[in-house]
Amino acid sequence: SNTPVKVAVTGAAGQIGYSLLFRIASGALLGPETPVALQLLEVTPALKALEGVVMELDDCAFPLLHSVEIGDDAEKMFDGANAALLVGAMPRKEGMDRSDLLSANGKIFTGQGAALNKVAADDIKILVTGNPANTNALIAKENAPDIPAERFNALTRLDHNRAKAMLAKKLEVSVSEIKDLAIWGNHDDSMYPDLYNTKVGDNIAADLVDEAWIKDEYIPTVATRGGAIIKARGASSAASAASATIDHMHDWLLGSDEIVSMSVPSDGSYGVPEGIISSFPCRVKDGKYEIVQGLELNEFSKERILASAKRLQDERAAVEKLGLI
Ligand code: NAX
Repeated sequence: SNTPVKVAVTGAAGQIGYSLLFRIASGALLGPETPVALQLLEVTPALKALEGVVMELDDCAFPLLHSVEIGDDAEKMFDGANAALLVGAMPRKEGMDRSDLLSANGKIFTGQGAALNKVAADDIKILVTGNPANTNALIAKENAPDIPAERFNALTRLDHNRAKAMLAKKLEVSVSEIKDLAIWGNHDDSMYPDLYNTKVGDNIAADLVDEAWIKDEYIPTVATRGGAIIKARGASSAASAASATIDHMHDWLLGSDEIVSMSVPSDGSYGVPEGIISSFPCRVKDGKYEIVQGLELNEFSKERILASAKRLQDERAAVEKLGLI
């Protein structure tokens, strides 16, 4: 249809925004036929820089870019939004501990959750990229009682893409030969990529590599990739994070033939407790995802998944204590 889809993006003047907006406007999010109206939220001091980004968006003459609005008022920028990409968050600063970070970000996501609740479109889908992504998504969800819980997701697709690329490199195969890989748990160093259910052609990935490699090399390398990028680039991952954000929302809106990793509100599947937003293998079709059921998990996988879920339960307890949910 020719009706533009309204896509709200927060943190639009940041690093990830600088990559994300151009790909959305070029059609990577909604496909080559659907026009997009961008509604960009920033903090007041960043609006000037954001104006510059909008000038560059104009200069691309993207045929699918219907309009761009910018502002510092969440209720205006989320008005009628069909999709919201919540990228803007407070980065951890020198001397800040985890609880300071949760509290600084908590204030952002309580307000944005409430604003979405008030003004977003009925079909709103919300994806949180800003860290700590899973718990920020939980805070937004808890502050938006009228929006169905399953509309709040957090990004673990970057971990998924990293895990896939690293396995492909190890096995010297194309990424397209790797199927059914999934990240479980939290987007932090406890997240678990399960190779025991991952397929490479007709084989199970775990059968093609040493167990010691999985445990001592693969999992830690995937989990610490963000830090490795900072070391090499002098700045945190941005283009790859934007690409993963597009992948997740694209598949959620338009479906995917493959199993993908999505952080979604737990329904208790596989013993992951309810009340947290955790990464699961999901199938997506017709704008809806389902957690893949019936997978066999070995003892090692179960242990790792529950350990990561425990981190999320601890974060939940911390934000409860702070009165954010
Ligand atoms: P930047 O610091 O470059 O940009 C963040 C932007 O958010 C800034 O322009 C800031 O003004 C804005 N902002 C802050 N508070 C806001 C508010 N209340 N409303 C609207 N905008 C607000 O960070 P960038 O590198 O773009 O990363 C953004 C977030 O993504 C960070 O929290 C980062 O930790 C997180 N990441 C998450 C990843 C994931 O896989 N889930 C990976 C990449 C990235 O590290």
